[in-house]
Amino acid sequence: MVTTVNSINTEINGELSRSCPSKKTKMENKVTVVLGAQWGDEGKGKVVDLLAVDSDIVCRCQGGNNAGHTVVVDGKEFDFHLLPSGIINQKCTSVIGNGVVIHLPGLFEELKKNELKGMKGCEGRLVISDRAHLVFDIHQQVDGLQEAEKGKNSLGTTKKGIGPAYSAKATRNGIRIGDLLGDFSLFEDKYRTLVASYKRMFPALELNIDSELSKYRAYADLVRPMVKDTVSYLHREIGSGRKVLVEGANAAMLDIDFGTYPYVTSSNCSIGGVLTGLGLPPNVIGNVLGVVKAYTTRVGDGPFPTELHDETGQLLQERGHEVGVTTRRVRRCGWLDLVVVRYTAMVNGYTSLCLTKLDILDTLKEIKVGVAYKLNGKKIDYFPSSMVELSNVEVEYISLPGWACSIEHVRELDKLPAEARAYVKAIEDFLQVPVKYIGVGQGRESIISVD
Ligand code: 2SA
Ligand code: GDP
Ligand code: MG
Repeated sequence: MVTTVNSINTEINGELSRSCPSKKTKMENKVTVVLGAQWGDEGKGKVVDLLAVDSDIVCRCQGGNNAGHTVVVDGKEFDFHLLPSGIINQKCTSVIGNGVVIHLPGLFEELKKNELKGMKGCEGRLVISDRAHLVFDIHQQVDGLQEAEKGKNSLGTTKKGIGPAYSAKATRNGIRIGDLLGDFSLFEDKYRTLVASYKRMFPALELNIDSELSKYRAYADLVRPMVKDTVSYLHREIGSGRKVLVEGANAAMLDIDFGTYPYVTSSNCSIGGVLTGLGLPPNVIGNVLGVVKAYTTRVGDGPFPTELHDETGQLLQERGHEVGVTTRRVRRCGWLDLVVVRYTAMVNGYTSLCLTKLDILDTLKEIKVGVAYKLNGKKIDYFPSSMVELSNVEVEYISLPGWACSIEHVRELDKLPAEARAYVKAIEDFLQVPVKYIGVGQGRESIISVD
């Protein structure tokens, strides 16, 4: 057979259409993305659990076990840190993508804990990227030491080693899952080099390298059956029509580029992190669901313009059980800040919203919502990148009447009190994004789907 340029092109195109979802599916099969629209803990876990029912694959794309996602099923509480919350759904495959940083002891502990709670067969339904970076105990120690060094300027990290692991990735000292599964002597060399570089920075670090290495030999065997090239895996699965859901960890205001830097985490928690953290092109993304808590919380340090230091803040904290899922730290609370959500809507392009924890506002007579920032008496039309500016903004509020009754039992929009509907409508009107779900309680069933 004579090979011509045309026949090569035909062959290449044929191969492409077999491996490339955007070609094969003619963009019919879109990926759904769930992202936090504030400073995290909006209730993403619960929404992911809800949407997982119509999904085949649920993916984590960034972050590590700093995240804490809660799902309540039949009164039983599950908390996920590295595992996608969709793992609770027996028919879903869970993917931990290349953008995630993985602490293997934490991962196996989480699997064991959930198994004891009755979640069976998780390991068989878990796929892990060979490109994901490892978080070692030494990263966690360094995280703590760096926070201590910063003193009063500390960030309030979770001390899970997230910053040091992503730093190592960026300086190309990082070690990936694939390294662990390859020639162990090469892994050992890399590990010793990593430890040596940290010891030069922090001579007081204490670590038994040989014992760590022998633990990692065992982890290599445990994790091997779950590891794949998740990029081609996902493309193949999307290409064959499987429904993929992506669960963002942390939230846009903690994004390393767009958040309140340096009071942020070390990954892109906005839409960009979905693409780079899974190897997906933008044209496969369909719905982007922004999860917005009906008020605002933040855990860790950094400016928070609508923060309440009074009894209303305390009421939100107590009624909302606002305590960190990973560190048990009390979360700071304040009014809903729509300046924040409008900014993250711009970055993430939400196609719809899920408004969570509306029930927590049940007892309030008056509810305030931040709608503009002023600096030196003048309204500003951008979100400040400077933390000095953000700390000095004056928030302009609108005030809405509360509904002063319980909405926990409500399952239809038109059964909500008029004041609660007006609150939802004010949010939609301001953001020009429809609210598709409204959370009215902790349980899986406590949600209103808006048609
Ligand atoms: P890190 O540990 O380097 O990512 O911390 C940097 C900042 O990011 C914040 N951060 C979080 N904020 C909200 N929720 C998170 N997950 C846990 C939860 C937090 C917890 O679900 O409650 O238990 O404390 C999370 N993870 C990181 C962190 O507070 C720093 O401000
Ligand atoms: P995530 O990090 O965004 O997944 O959220 P977290 O799990 O850290 O925190 C959200 C908390 O709010 C959890 O305890 C959830 O069970 C709870 N929650 C989620 N949605 C609702 C809701 O609509 N009402 C109430 N009362 N609690 C909710
Ligand atoms: Mg959380």
